[in-house]
Amino acid sequence: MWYDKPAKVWNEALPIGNGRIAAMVFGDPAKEKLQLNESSFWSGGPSRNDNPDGLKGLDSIRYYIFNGNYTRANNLSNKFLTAKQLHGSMFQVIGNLNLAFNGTENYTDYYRELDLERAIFTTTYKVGNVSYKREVFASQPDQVIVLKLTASELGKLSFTANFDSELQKSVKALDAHTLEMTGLSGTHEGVTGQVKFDTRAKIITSGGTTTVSSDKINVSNANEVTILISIATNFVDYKTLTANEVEKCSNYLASAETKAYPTLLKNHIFAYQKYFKRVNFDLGTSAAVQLPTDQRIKNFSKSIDPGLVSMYYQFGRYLLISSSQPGGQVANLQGIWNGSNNPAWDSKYTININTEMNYWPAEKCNLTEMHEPLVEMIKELSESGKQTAKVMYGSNGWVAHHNTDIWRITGVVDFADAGQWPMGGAWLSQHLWEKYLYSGDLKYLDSVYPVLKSACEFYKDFLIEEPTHKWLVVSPSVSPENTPTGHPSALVAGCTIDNQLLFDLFTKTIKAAKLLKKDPALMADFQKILDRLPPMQIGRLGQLQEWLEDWDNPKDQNRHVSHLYGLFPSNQISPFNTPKLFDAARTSLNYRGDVSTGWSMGWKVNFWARLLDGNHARKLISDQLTLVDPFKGGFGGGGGTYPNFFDAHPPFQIDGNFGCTSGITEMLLQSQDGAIHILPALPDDWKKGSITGLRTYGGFDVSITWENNQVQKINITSHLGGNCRLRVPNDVVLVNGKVLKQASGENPNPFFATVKVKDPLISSKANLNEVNLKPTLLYDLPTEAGKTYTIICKK
Ligand code: FUC
Repeated sequence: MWYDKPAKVWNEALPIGNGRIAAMVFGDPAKEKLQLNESSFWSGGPSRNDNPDGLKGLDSIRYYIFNGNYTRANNLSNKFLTAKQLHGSMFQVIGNLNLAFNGTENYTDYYRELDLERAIFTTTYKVGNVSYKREVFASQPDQVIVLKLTASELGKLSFTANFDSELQKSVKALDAHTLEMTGLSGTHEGVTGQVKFDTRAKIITSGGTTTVSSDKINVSNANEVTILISIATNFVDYKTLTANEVEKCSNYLASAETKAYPTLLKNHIFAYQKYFKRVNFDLGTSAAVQLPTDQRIKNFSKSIDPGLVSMYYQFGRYLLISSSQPGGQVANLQGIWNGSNNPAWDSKYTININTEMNYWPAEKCNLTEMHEPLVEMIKELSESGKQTAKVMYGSNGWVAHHNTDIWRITGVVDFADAGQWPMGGAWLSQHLWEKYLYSGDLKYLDSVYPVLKSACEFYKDFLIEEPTHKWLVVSPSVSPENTPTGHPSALVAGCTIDNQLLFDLFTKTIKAAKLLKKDPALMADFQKILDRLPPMQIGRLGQLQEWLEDWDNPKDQNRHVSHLYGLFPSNQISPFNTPKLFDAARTSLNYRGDVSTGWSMGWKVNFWARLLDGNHARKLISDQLTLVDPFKGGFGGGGGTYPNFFDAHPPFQIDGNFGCTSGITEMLLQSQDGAIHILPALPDDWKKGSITGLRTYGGFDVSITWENNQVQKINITSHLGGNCRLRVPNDVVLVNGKVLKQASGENPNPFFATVKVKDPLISSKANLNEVNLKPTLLYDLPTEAGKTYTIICKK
C-alpha cells in the first residue's frame, strides 16, 4: 500500500500493531505523529450491568409478546431488563508521540508505504539534496514500537519530541534520552476510570546532541536515531487491575534496548511472517499498480485492477495478525486502532454480528492462533454471564446479550429494540466448535466443552413454549436491530436467527459430548429440546422468513440480514441438501439489496459466495471498495473504504475488512458442505490466479491454481489424515497421473458430516425458482497425516 502524500487525517494514516500496542502513523515530514493505543486501556474498571429487576418483568413481557401488545412489552423490557446505568465501557486513547522537524516544510519526492509482507511503515522524502527515511513497526517479540530515522548525510536529523494525551496525568523527560507519560482512563456512566498507563519513549542517537526543555527532548544534528516506545497498564484480567504499569513499561524498554536495530527488525519480521506467509494470493496485476492506493480505490469500479482485491484481502490478514495475538485482547470494533476518547459505539464488542465477523477469516485464512483471544473471552463471558442468567432470568447456565466490553459485562446494554437479544453467547459459542473442526484437537475441545454445555443449560431453562405450534422459543428477543414493518418495537418471540443459533448450539454440544464421552443423560434432554425448535419457514414472497410469522417486507433494506445466519456463517442452508431453503435465502437477499454499511456489504460477499454466485459476490466487493471521504467525520453516507483501506461503516469499523477477507476466501474455497469445494464462486473476471495455504474443515491446507476460469492444480496437505472429499467444477481429477475415484454417499470423514436440518414448512403460495447450479463432480482422496498431494485437473 503506498501514497504520494502524508496523512492529514486519521483515516489516511496507516496502522501498525502487535496485538497489544498499536499506532496510527501519519508520515508528515515536518510533524510526525504516532497516535498510540494499548489494548487494555478502557474506561471504567471491573463492573457489571445486570438489571436486578429482571424477574419482576419477565413473565409479563412474555405474556404481552404472545398477545401482540408489543408496546407494553417494549416499555416493560426497557424498565426491567435494560441496564439501569452502565451501557458498556469505552476503548480509549493512550496519546501521541509527536516529532517536530526543523526546516523540512519544503520537501520533495515524497513516498509513504505500508509493507504488508513485512508489517513495516516507511516514508521517504528529500529536503534539498538530503534524502530522509523513517521506518516504523510494532514488534510482537520485543513488545515495543520501533521508529528508525536516517538521512543520506551526517548530522542532518534535528527535531523535538514530546508526548501528549487527553487522559494524561504527567508528561516529563526522565533524562536527555527518555520521555515518560502517565495517565488514567476515563470515568464513564458512573464507573470510575481505573486503568493506569505508563508510556516511555527512548531516543537513541548516533552523533549530535540531545537536550531537555521542560517536558520535551530536542535532538540536534544527529546522524541516525532509533526511538523505542513502550506502553503498559495495570490490567491483569477483567476482574483485576493490580499490575505495576511502571515496572512493566520500563522492563519492556530495558529488554528491547539491549538489542540493536537490525536484531529488533529481524525478530519482528520473523514473528510476523510466521503467520502472514501461510497464505499467498495472486489475481494478476495491471497498469493500476503504478497509482497510489487511494487512487486505485477511487478508480476501482471503473478499472481493471484485480491486484487491489488481493491486496485488500491480505490487508485483512495483516489487520488480524496486528490486532489479535495469543494471550491478548480480542479485536474490538476498530481492531486495536482508535483515535477518540469517545469512539463510535464505544469501540467495544458488538456481539450480535460484529465481533464474530472479525474472526470469520481466522481459521480459513490459516490464522488459528489469532482466534485464541476470542476463545478466552468466551470462557470469561461464560463466568460473568452466569450471574446475569441467575439475576435477570432465574436461569442456570450463562447468557450474554448484544454487547460486551473488556470487563465482560453481559447485561442488556441498550434499549430493548437493539439490546434485548439474549443470544450473544449462543453466537460466540459457535466459534468454539468451529475451531475444533479445523484442528481436530480433542484436548482443546475438552477445554471449551463446559462453556458449550453451560450455554445450552441457559436455554434449557429459558426457552418457553409458543402457543400455536408448541415450539420452544426464545422470548423476549429481537431479530438483531430490525423491527418488523408496522410494529412499535422489535421485541418478538422465536425469530429465525435465534432458532438457527440454538439448532447449531445444541447440535454441536451434543456432538462434542459424544466425542468426549460425557453427559449422555443431559444430552438426551438436549436432543428433546433440539427436536422442538421451530424449523426455518418460507414465506409468501418465497423468502426465508425473518420471524416466526410471515412479516417480511420486500422493501426492507436493513443492514442486518440475521435470518441468513443459516446460510453464512452457518451451513444449515445448502444448494445440495436443502435446495428450497437455498432458493428462499437467495430471494431474501435479493430483496435486501446490495449497497449498505461497510460490514453489511462484507457479510453479503460471504452470502453470495455461499449462494455460488461469484459475479454477485464480486459486485459486492466493488461496492465495498468505494472510496469514502476521510475528511468527513461522523455517521451517515454510504459504506465503503477509506484511503487507508479501513472499512467505513461509516465511521471506521474493522469488521467490514475482516468480513470481506472471509468472503473472498469463500469465493475460492469452501468446506462446510460435506466436501472441499474448489472455486465455488469464481467471478468471470478473475480468469487466472492462485491462492496457497488456506485451511479447511478436517485439517487440510489447500492451494489452488486456475487459468481461463478452470482449475489447473490443487495441492493438499493433510494434517489429520482421513478421506479428503473434493468437489471440483467439471474436471477430471488426476493424482500422480491416475484418475481419482468419484465419490457418492456420505463423506466418511467425520469433520465433513453435513448439518441435517428439519424439512422447512413451505407455504402453499411459495414461489420457488429453480436452483440453477453449475455441474460439479465429487472425488475421494484417502490421505495420510503429514502428506502432501498434488492434483492435476484436466479439462
Ligand atoms: C450494530 C450495527 C451497527 C453498528 C454497531 C456497532 O449495532 O447495527 O450498524 O455496526 O453494531
